[in-house]
Amino acid sequence: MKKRLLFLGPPGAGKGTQAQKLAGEHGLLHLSTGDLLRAEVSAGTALGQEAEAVMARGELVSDALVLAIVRGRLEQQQTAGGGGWLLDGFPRNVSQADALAALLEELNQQIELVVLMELDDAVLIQRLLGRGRADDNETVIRNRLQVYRDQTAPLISYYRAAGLLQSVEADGSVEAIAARIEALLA
Ligand code: B4P
Repeated sequence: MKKRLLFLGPPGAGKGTQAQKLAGEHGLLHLSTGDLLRAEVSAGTALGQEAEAVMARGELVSDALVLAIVRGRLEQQQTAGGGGWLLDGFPRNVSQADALAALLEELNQQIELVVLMELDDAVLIQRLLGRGRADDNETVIRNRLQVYRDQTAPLISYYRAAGLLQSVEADGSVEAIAARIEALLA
């Protein structure tokens, strides 16, 4: 089974929902940069204070900050004996993807699969409005979708060119989508 995975897709596609489920079932480290940043904001750390306003606008937090978080977690896992991981919401632009490639080379690890979760904008917006997180109002959601198109969507061709990308239709029940993703892991 593939056990070094990236989840890619627009905000609200359900990356976090599926990542949590899959990581729990297969004993993978679930690394959500969004969750880790929100934890820093709640704890009121210097890092959280830097991230808070950026996230509230729906923009991307600085690469250096996010990379430091990911590096720390992956190094920690390797020191503890290694294992599989699922990166959820990272990388989000080409420079983060290049930095991840360099980090994984250092750790002598490889991405085995990139899952692209695809969903129409109208459904994404409805889901996010229903979730109601601090950054889930319509103006900020539209900005996040634009940031996704401008900065994150180029990763689709980046990982397709590397032969790592598989797409799933992210509409339907949580269980139905999970089954589509499971089928790609064999
Ligand atoms: P994230 O925390 O990554 O959140 P997201 O992309 O908005 O949501 P996701 O796709 O995970 O959807 P979810 O499962 O929650 O990013 C938030 C912010 O953090 C970014 O805007 C940015 O500022 C910052 N950030 C994060 N990573 C960064 C990075 N690498 N670099 C820079 N900045 C970074 O699902 C959404 C909703 O849909 C939920 O309510 C869920 O219950 C519902 N849902 C899920 N599956 C469903 C289904 N099948 N049917 C119906 N509803 C469903």
